[in-house]
Amino acid sequence: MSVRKKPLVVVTRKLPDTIETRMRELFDARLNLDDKPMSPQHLAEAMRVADVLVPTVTDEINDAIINQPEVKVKLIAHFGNGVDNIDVEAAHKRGIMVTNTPKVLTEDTADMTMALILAVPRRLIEGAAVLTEGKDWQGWSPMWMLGHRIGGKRLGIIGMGRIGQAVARRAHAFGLQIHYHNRKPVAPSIEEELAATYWESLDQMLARMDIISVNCPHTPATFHLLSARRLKLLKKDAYIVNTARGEVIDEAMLTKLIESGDIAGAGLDVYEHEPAVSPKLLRLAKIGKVTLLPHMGSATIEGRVEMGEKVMINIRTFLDGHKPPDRVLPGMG
Ligand code: 8YV
Repeated sequence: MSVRKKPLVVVTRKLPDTIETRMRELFDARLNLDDKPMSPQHLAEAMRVADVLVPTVTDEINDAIINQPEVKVKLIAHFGNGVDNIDVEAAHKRGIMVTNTPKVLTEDTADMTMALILAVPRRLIEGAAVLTEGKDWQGWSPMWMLGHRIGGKRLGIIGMGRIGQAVARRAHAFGLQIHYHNRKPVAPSIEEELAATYWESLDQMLARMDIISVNCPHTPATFHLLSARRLKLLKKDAYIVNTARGEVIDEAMLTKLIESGDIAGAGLDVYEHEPAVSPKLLRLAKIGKVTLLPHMGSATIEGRVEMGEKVMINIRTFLDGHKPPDRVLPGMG
């Protein structure tokens, strides 16, 4: 009796052990135990030999890789929410389905956003460094290490999808006034719950906020949404927090405006040229003007396991001839 061959699934990065083990049970899973990012050549080869590719944000699945001759992959089951590293349109045209892992990283990302909203005005990292970097702490003093209160301030959320709303719920509980810009207003019941104010005009909202949080995906329409012109609309004492994608902000101009004192500071988890972080931003971090994190908004073990579960569900339903639950279509961004 012939044994049915398991489909070949290439996983580009190291995933939690429980996920990798289950993947080995279900599929002929080619894992990346060393976690060394795959080169474009290796990614291209994987597209030629695998039935399913499981990439992450660090893999660029571009038109050239998708449209090379003799592609075998039929499903790109992305381990991640944002799909700006994948040319979804090219994949769609080539008959390759793309899925992602929405919902399971919403709350973790919103927690980290809230942490950054607190960190910059309250000088969290600067304060911690006084003790850990051997600076000489002389004890408490009334006028020392003063930051700014966040309660009562206005928070402008750009992108009121799942993550934007989760940030709004937290910020509302911290006493911030919620404002937002989105393609369309959210349901009246949500606006009421959050006491949220909708701004159709991003320009008008930007000019009035104390803190801006970027929570929209990176798409061609949102590239440099916070352009040089728009960044100049911000109040001098405003802060920007970005846990979405670096490309949404003109990072060079943001850096310049913080250096010149035209924007008070920023909390960034993502960068325009990731993993490169500009030396100018690093200098601003040293003097407490910005808090910088290395893209760890969704980095919890619980979240990574749930992402892995979603990837496997998407693969299984696809292989069984059903529509996977987390299909990504061109323009969905
Ligand atoms: C993930 C993210 O860790 O899912 C996203 O969009 O930005 C991250 O939080 C990463 O994408 C995994 O591929």
